[in-house]
Amino acid sequence: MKNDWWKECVVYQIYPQSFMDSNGDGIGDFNGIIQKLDYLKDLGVDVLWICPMYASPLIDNGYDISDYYSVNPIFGTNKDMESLIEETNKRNIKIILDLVVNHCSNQHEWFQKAIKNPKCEEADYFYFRTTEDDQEPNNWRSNFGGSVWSRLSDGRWYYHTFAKEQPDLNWECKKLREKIYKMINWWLEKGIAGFRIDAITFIKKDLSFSSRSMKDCERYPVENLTDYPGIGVFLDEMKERCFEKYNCMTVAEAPGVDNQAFERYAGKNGYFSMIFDFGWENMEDEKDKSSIDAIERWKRKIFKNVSNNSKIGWSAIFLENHDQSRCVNKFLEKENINFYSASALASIYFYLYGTPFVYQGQEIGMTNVEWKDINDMEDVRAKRTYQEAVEQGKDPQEMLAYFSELGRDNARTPMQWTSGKNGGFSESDPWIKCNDNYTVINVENQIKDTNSLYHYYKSLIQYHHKHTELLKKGLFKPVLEEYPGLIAYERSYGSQKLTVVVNFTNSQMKISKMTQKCVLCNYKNGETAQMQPYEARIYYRE
Ligand code: TEU
Ligand code: CA
Repeated sequence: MKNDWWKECVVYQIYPQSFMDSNGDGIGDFNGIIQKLDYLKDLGVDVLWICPMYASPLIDNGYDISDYYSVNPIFGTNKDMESLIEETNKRNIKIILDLVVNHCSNQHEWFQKAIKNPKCEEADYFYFRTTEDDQEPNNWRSNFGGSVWSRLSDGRWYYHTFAKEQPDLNWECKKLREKIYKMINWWLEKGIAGFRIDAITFIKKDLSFSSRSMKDCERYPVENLTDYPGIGVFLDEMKERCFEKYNCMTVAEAPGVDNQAFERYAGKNGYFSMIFDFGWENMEDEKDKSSIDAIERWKRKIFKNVSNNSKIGWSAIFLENHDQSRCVNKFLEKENINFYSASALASIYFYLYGTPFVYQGQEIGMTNVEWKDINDMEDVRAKRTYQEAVEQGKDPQEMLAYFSELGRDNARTPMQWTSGKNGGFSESDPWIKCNDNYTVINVENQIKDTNSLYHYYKSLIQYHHKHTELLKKGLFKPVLEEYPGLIAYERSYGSQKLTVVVNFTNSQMKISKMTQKCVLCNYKNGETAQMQPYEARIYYRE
């Protein structure tokens, strides 16, 4: 196997709760994934990233792990998981798992022991502090609202970057690190091909835990304290002790890693094979996303990041994941969402530079939900932040509107397979409600329709596989920059050239004639000088 095999892959992200339910309990499961492996094979993806499927009380949908060695029974047994690995490998598809080691669940036996006995070994696996004045040890705010400190009944405070049910692990403790490495290698021995590594830039703390000054907010956001000096010691060690030995693919969720730090993380000798490029994930600050100005700002952000990162490392490029709203809603006004604009978006990111990730349902253009009630949402972040804000006097309707647009549950509704009951996801009521539009947007319809988004994604993936060398090594260069609203770039390698030209506006646009051959277009005729609204063309020359 090649050293950098992941550079030739297209990854598909599965959120197991919402992918496919095989036994009618309303929750997706391993056998459900197995049932759909042929679908995924046909789509053409090479690697599946499966979001946490470990034992968990599911406060944060599995990102709160209570036992790293067993799977959550809602998904099936450890044996089912093994069949999943086997069936996937049979089809020449690889699996990467989520590695969540910044924190665990408060139900994990380590934390349970640490609560009971402040002197036990496990007490050193977490950050406990006591204070003289009964006040929180500092003013830091957790990612999910409230303080990063919660209190035990014996008066000790413990630290959590996320929910209070997710105590942070103390990476300073060597014994703990050894336990983590052992667990990682255990999974690698089982035949998985690597990991997506959760929130990893939070593992090194400022051990002074001193309060920080802040402007408008009540507490200092801990999300500003990522990539803290000294983190490299832990990350290098983990790489050496685990990842390197297996030549596995590692993709880190690394919030806070800017263009400067990118090389340390995802450069040639970086801690990981790649990190997610969060540099242009959203247009959330834009009032009018379809305005030329907004499009140009987004384009500059993409090009700036890719121009920088492609020279020094490897990225994971994506439009969606389980923490974000659907890409059609993130980048388009509602009235502009259609096949053309969705395929235009896909064309923009797919060949930029790095390994493309497709999130479940993205390939059929699944959309955000119109949430009418905060109680319909399941996400701990939405629920707690909402509550905190309302208690502080914010308008509940405004908060609901915020989460309706940007909430994580938008991506977590059941996969839409058919126009039948519950979108063909489950016989029973799903754990989170379906998006009503499954009657129109679903896999079954799109497989039948050869002009659908599904088929467009399939073609993008095929071209990716056809031009691996070019996409791995080819230079990146923005082109046709004189056309506002046009997003265009080329990748060149030797005499080969692949050019992506996308009119990302909802009006026609005249461009200069291209001399290369158009190999893929979301309209019928990709050769004229006149480009249609949201027309996307991929050109190729040998
Ligand atoms: O997300 C981490 C996360 O929420 C932050 O990186 C966030 O993007 C940043 O702080 C900006 O606010 C991961 C998982 O993807 C998510 O589903 C989990 O809830 C979270 O970790 C905790 O495990
Ligand atoms: Ca099930």
